[in-house]
Amino acid sequence: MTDRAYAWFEEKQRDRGINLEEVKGRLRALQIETPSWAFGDAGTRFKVFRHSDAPRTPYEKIDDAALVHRLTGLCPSVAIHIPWDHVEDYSKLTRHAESVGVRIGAVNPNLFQDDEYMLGSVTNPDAAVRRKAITHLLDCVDIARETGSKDLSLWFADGTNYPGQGHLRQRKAWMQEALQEMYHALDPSMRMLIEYKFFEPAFYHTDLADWGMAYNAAIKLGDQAQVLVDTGHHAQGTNVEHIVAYLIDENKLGGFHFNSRKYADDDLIVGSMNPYELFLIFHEIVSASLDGEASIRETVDNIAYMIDQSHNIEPKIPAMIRSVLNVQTGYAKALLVNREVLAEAQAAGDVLGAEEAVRQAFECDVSPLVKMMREEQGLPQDPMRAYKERYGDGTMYRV
Ligand code: PSV
Ligand code: MN
Repeated sequence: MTDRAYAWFEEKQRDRGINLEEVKGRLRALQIETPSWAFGDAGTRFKVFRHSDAPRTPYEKIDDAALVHRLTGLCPSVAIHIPWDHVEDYSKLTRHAESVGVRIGAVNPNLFQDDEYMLGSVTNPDAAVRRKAITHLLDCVDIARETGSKDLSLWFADGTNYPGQGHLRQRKAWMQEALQEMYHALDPSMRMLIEYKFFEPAFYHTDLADWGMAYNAAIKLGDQAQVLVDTGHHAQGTNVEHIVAYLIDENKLGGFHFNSRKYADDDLIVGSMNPYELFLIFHEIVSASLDGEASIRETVDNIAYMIDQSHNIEPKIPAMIRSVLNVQTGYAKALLVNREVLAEAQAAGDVLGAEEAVRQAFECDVSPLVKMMREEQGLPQDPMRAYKERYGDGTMYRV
């Protein structure tokens, strides 16, 4: 059945002028990092619903991430958040990850949990708190060294709630000083990925509120600093794919935190709200990798695709599998855009033809392709079903 579906798909894509071997090669190279924190219990400020199978330790979170990788073949690394994932011995955690078939990916310093950070971390008016925050950033560089991680992923909850609460330019300077001190501590092989967010937990201003601020900070630091785009961290209606294209063109796009938003930073399953946006993001990435100059292609090759989700009511592991599969689907569709047809339409000013060339790829059903690829890689054809058959509704996984 799959074979027939695949044969039909293959014929259709050949007719559309698509080189499927190239598409498959690119899809095989896709790697998506899962976040340790998405496997633990989470909720809203109203309620955290407890799951009986929630991981109890960083080791168990890595086990969950490894299971997602075994079922999808797409997630060979897992991001950690410190101190949420603090362990006495990071080389032991690293070996544990290897023993279950994954590796530790980005290290995320957590500068928003401690009471001292109420008025900010690296932009706190108290110099002692700022020093504590910077020390934590430097500790995380050491942890990255121990775990063999290349990326330090930085998000600051720093901001203010009321006009006049903080000296905005002074805070900008403190932010840059902290980033600078951390930047100097990086090994040459390491990167700093700077994430922005326009609100929450602060409601009046956020010290790194948008991509422009993160970009500016990264430019001043140097080549090892890039911007991280969390898809949930934009105002309604923002053209995220344009930001992506712009940052790639400046060699400053370092990675993503994929998730979906409906109203705010809802951290929903990737592709559950606006799969077209996800597709268009990949469309810009593929476009840059095909017609960009060498440095741009290198930037694209080094994009860290990471998930950042916080599931409230859904079982975590299947929710993560769904997200990862949706990313793969979005990418696969973007690879099916006929670039020649699109370029001709753009050059001719054919608005509808250009829009059609892009949308047509989005409308292709890529399930025969990804199923066939899974079969070729010895993976379950339907990872969601494989999980369900083995673990039921996802609440009995660990017991
Ligand atoms: C903040 O909303 C964020 O997107 C940052 O990436 C954090 O590290 C993560 O969520 C977990 O709180
Ligand atoms: Mn994020």
